[in-house]
Amino acid sequence: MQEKLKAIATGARTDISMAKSQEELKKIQVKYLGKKGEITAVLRGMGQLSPEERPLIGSLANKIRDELEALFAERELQLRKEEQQRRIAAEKVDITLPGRPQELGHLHPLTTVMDEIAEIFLGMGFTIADGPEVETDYYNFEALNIPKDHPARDMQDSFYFNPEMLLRTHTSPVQVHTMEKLAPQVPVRIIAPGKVYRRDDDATHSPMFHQVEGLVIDYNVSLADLKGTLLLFARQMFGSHQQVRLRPSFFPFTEPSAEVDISCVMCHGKGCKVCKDTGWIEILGSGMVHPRVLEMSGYDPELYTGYAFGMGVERIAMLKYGVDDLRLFFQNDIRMLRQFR
Ligand code: 2NM
Repeated sequence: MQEKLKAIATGARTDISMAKSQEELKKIQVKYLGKKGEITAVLRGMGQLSPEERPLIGSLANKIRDELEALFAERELQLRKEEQQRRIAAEKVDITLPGRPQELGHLHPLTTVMDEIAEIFLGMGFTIADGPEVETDYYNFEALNIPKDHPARDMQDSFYFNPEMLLRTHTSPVQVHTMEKLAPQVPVRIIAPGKVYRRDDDATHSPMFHQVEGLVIDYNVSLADLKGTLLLFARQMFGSHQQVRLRPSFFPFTEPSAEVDISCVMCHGKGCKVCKDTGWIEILGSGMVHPRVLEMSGYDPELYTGYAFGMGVERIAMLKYGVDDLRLFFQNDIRMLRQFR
C-alpha cells in the first residue's frame, strides 16, 4: 500500500511539472485529488486496512495530499504568469509609438469678424456695451420711436414671450440702456455687438443673426463725423483703397437716415454681378439720432446731437470671405468652418 501511494505521488509530481496550461493542470488535479481521484480512493479504502496499517497509511496519504495541493497551487501561479506574458506579447502594443494629437479648436468665423469689427472701433475710442437678449417692448421699440403699427412689432416678424416681452430684434436697446444710465453725460461712444432675432428664414435671412451697432453723442456731432468714422472702418475692414457713399434712407430712430455703401469688394467699383453693375455694395444703415430718441433717454436734443449706425455681421463676413449663402455659417459643417482656422 505504501509503495502504491509513493508511486501515485511520483506520477502526480511528474504530471504537475509537465502541465502546459491551467486547463490541463485542472484535469490533473481532478485525476489525483478529485472526488474519484487516486489519492481520494486510497483514503476511502482505509476501512479495509488492518488497525496497525491504518494510521501509517492514513498519515502518509494526508502528507502526500498536502504536498500535492501545494505543488498544484505553485504550478497554477506559474502557468497563470506565463499565460499573461504570452497574451501581452501577442497584443503587440508598441509603447514607443507617438500619441494621436488632439486637434485644437478655433473661433467661429462670425466671432472672428465680430471681434475684428469691435477691434476697429475700440481703436477709435469706442467702448463695448452689452445687454439682455430678452427685452421689453419699451426698450426694443417704444424708446426707439418705432410706431405701434410698424411691421417689426407684428407677431409675424418678432419672437414674443408675451405682449410686453420679446427677443430683441436689434441691439439698439443696449444703446437705450446706456443712454439712460449715462445721461446727461457726454461723450457717449459705444458699440453694441451681439445676437438678434427676427422671424425670417431663407438664403439671406436667419432667425438669429449678429449685429454691431454704434452710438456717439456729444456737443456738435455731425453727419461728417459719422461719414469719416465709417470711412475709417471700411478701410480697415476691406482695404485702404475703399470709398464710402451715403444714400438717403429712412429709420424711425434717426433723422436724417442713410444707407452706407462701400465700393464693391469684388470688382473695386468697375461693376459686376455682386454689386449688380453699380460698383457699390450696401453694408450698413445709419443716421443722426432722432431728437425724440435722445429726449426719451435723457439727453436734451437742443444741447446734444448724436449719430448711430448698425451693421449685420453675417453680411460683412460674407463679403469679406466671399461666402454666397448665409446658412453656411449655421450648418456647423466642419469642412466649411475649418477654412477659417
Ligand atoms: C441702424 C441704423 C441706424 C441705431 C440707432 C440707435 C439708437 F439707439 F441710438 F437710437 N442704435 N442704433 C441705428 C441707426 C441702427 O441699424 C441699421
